[in-house]
Amino acid sequence: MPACLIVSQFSSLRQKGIMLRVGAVFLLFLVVSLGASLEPRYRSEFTYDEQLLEKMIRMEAEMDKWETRMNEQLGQLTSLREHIDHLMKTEDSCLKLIQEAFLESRNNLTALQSRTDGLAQQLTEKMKKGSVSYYTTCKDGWIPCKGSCYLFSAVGTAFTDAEQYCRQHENSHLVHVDDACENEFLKDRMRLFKEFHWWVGIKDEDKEGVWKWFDTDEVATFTDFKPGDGGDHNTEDCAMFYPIYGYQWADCSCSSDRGVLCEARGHEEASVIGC
Ligand SMILES: [Ca+2]
Ligand SMILES: [Ca+2]
Ligand SMILES: [Ca+2]
Repeated sequence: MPACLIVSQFSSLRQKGIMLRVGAVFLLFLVVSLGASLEPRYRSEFTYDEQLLEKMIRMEAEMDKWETRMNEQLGQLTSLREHIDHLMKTEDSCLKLIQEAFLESRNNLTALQSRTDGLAQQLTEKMKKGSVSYYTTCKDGWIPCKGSCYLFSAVGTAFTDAEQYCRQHENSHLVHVDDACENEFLKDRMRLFKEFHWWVGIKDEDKEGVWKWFDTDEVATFTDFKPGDGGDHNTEDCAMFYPIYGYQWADCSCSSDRGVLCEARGHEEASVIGC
């Protein structure tokens, strides 16, 4: 190869190398320029994505918390429902027991009513045949007679104090003589004691000669005044059993000291002879 040709080729290669270097520098410049102009946008998008991701993570955590809380509430509701079901079953059982007890009581009551009706019928029949007797029971110290109990206290005291004494004993009252039978019974009892004057629970302080029972304030339909007493004696508004007149009654001053004779309602029972 001639020397001029070799020099020509060498020169051509050198030009190509220079061209390549210039192209590379231009390309680098272009890349750098483009990179410089795009970098803030990429950074902004990256920051935005990062914030969004953090937000989503926080929301997911919140949702996890809510889900946990919802599950707890659901569990409590389920327990409550089971408890209510249990209570309803228990209440049903209780109601059933009460209903059974009520029915049993009603049946017992019906049976008792039938038995009572039967006994009442028997008693009525026995009474018609005269085979029933009644007796009265009283507390110790009291004397029974036909539904009443009597207490004799031979300590002389005024009428008002005597009535107070009776009220303090079995909530009784000074004797209320209903009829001649009761009157004779009391007189017979008085004759067993030493002679004494006993109060009768009767007064005529509102109107002379109109005697009213002190316990009921009713006008007396039965009295047993001795001749000359029980009339218009305005200083004698109370009455007593008077021993020298066979325990007939006499009016006297209410402030006199007389024995206390109390009457209380007794416990009366029937006895059917032959049963
Ligand atoms: Ca009486
Ligand atoms: Ca009088
Ligand atoms: Ca008198």
